[in-house]
Amino acid sequence: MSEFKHFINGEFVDSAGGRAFENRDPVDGSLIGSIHEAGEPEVDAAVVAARAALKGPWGRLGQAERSALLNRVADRIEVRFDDFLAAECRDTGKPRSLASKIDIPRGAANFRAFADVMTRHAEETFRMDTPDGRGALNYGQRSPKGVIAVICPWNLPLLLMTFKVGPALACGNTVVAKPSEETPATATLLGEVMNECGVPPGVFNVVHGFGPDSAGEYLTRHRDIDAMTFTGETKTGEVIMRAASVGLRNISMECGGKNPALIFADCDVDKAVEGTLRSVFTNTGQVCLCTERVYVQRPLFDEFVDRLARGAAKLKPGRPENEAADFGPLISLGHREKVLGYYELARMEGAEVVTGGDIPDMGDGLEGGAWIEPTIWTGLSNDARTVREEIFGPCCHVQPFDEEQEAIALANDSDYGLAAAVWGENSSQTTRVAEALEVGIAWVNTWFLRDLRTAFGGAKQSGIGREGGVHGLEFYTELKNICVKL
Ligand code: NAD
Ligand code: 6OD
Repeated sequence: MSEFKHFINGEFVDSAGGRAFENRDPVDGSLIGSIHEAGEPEVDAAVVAARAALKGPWGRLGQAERSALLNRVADRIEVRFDDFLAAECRDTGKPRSLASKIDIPRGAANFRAFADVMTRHAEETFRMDTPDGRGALNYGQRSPKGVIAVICPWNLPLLLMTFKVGPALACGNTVVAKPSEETPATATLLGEVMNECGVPPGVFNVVHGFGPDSAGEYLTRHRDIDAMTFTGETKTGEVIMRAASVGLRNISMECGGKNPALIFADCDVDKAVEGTLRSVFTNTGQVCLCTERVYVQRPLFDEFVDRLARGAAKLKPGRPENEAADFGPLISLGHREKVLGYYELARMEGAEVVTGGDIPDMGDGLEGGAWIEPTIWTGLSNDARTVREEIFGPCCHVQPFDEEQEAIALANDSDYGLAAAVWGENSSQTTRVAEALEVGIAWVNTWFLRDLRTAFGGAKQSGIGREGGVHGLEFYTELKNICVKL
């Protein structure tokens, strides 16, 4: 049994009174750990430590030194790759084959990428005319925002936390991070790594707990937090925005999605099927970028649905360490209830269940886990709740279209606007379509291909702001214009 403590001012500390909650393995439901739950005193201690660290040795580091330190953190994550991999797979149940290719490498890459952005970044300057003919020079100066609250979900715990902690620290801020109550382990390891690399105490802090009436709420309500960056459900984002409005604190929000894939009849069908299988079922559908709406041009519709269903049937559920397994459980039995609710709703709305729709018969001691079948539906219209609401499970609805404009209209008919994938061989058409989609990220003939210099974020109810590359600087720094009269 593991015990997860808060990481405050460089030390692992208990909750006052030892208040803790259970951590269960999604693979079989067994008890794997106990997580200390932060109350207001622990959250306050973490914020106080983070505030003090701004004025300590961390605050005096130059950009090159800070970036070098973050590169050491990246190196250390790579040295402890197996520890991070084991921790992430234990918390989430995801296949090692997935976490070893995506979650853990990105944990290191996020620190490197933002360290690099900050050493290369040049601020704009403007030389202006003045009546005396001598002119003036304007230049921008960026300073850290201060203490940043980083609030994370459970689906890609290390990847998503480091995607925020990397730029926050690269810009010279300090951080109080709250991992999801479901996934405390890699955030805890990150605390160890910060100490091993000599990151000064208080620069990175972790508090564990839930959202309402717990660590999340206490952190976002804390008046000494300067800005909050959040990844999670849109509804939670709304609550956090209300907390941030007190004191007019800045926010960055990466929220839910109901992402479309648009498959044109002239696509390379093998690649489009393979890509759509990945975009629907990766991480058991628990990636915010996952496709839950698939629109296929009519001449290809039947073949595509058939091949997608055959691909889904080949997915191999199994324990993370099973090398043949490429499909894990959902994060928890609670989340499975939610997803099964949608499986039931789809039937009630009149969907045809092409494959899946139920709980699989796992055996092998896995009966207590949050296993669920990969599921494909057809037959609904864009008005159905199944096609409108984010499910966050291994499922999609496939619907035919005839014309390009119709496909664009269907894809854009959503409250969300995070990501989309377009598959087709006519590059003028795919580019035109990608440009017409109301999303933050559009992929053409690929999915989840990430260049960390690019902007990341969502349109509509999928988020507020952009992070990634230089785009996060708007959020993580305060920009001052200095005008020097010459
Ligand atoms: P969630 O919103 O339930 O929880 C996210 C985090 O917020 C957790 O740490 C939780 O404890 C905390 N939280 C909950 N209520 C809070 C409150 N009142 N105050 C402060 N903190 C609170 O999301 P989840 O279920 O962990 O993750 C799944 C969701 O995240 C999906 O909607 C998914 O689309 C979204 N997501 C979005 C992105 C993106 O980049 N756009 C990435 C990953 C996940
Ligand atoms: O790739 C990223 O940087 C990123 N933030 C991915 C988000 C995935 C959502 O689950």
